[in-house]
Amino acid sequence: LDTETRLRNAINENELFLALQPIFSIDQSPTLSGFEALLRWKPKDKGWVPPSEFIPIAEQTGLILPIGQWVLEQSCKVLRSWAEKYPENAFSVSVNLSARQFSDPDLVQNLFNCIRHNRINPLQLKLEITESDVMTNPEATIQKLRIMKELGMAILVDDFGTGYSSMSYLQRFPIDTLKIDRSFVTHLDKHANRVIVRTIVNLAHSLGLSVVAEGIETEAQYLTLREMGCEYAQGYHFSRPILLDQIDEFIREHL
Ligand code: G
Ligand code: G
Ligand code: MN
Ligand code: NA
Repeated sequence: LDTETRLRNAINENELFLALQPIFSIDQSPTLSGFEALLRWKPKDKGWVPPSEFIPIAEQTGLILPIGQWVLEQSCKVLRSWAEKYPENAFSVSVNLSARQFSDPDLVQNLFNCIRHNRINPLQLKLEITESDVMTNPEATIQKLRIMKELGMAILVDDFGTGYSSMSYLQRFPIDTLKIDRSFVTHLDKHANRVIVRTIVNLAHSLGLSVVAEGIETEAQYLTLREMGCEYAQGYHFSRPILLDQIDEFIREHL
């Protein structure tokens, strides 16, 4: 069978898994704030298939719609279980939305249904969009983002700094947070990248947005970003993505 057919069957065959990568608040000493939901695929007869291989196929074939719905449902289920297990901790889960999902006319209704059905606090469900994905139709994007915000969800701009779009959307789009792209963090030892990151952080704060730095792999990167005023940190230095069946162990160690 080709990849598309096998991916089409992956949901029913229970071959999809949710991994959660921790995100820490670093204003003071790091405290667990939430997680990014990252999809994983393990076909029965093979090893793990990297997302870089199957996400593009899912996007091209439209399979990202049912798969994305599966990610959303899993994420809301997790949030429901945490509301019972950790009532004092409002951990968040950020879900990635690709262009295809964002332009799906059913998206808002699906989000609403999932939140209501699982009785979760919408503040704990966050949505990651990329600038290039949603810039083709800014007016439609603004309208959709407004509804999502009215439902109570936070919007993050993923891979910030890598797109080619105009920055004017920063004041026109109702967004909450910028995620500084990993490429800037990886090469933070370079003066130019430090200038860029400092500028992004200042820009975000001037607009009332918060900042997540992703791809932090070293203590030095973490300390530099904290000193620059970045509020949230994500990366292997803190934790790799964790499969759902091990997440409670991680949370209990970080309460
Ligand atoms: O860690 P990782 O290799 O999982 O992610 C690779 C890429 O796949 C990233 O760009 C990430 O945004 C994307 N990705 C991971 N999970 C999902 C998902 O559930 N939905 C979408 N649309 N993209 C995802
Ligand atoms: O495009 P997006 O930001 O959603 O992609 C997240 C991707 O980054 C995932 O594939 C995740 O596994 C990966 N990732 C998360 N932290 C690190 C890190 O510290 N180093 C590297 N190299 N990749 C990371
Ligand atoms: Mn992301
Ligand atoms: Na990113």
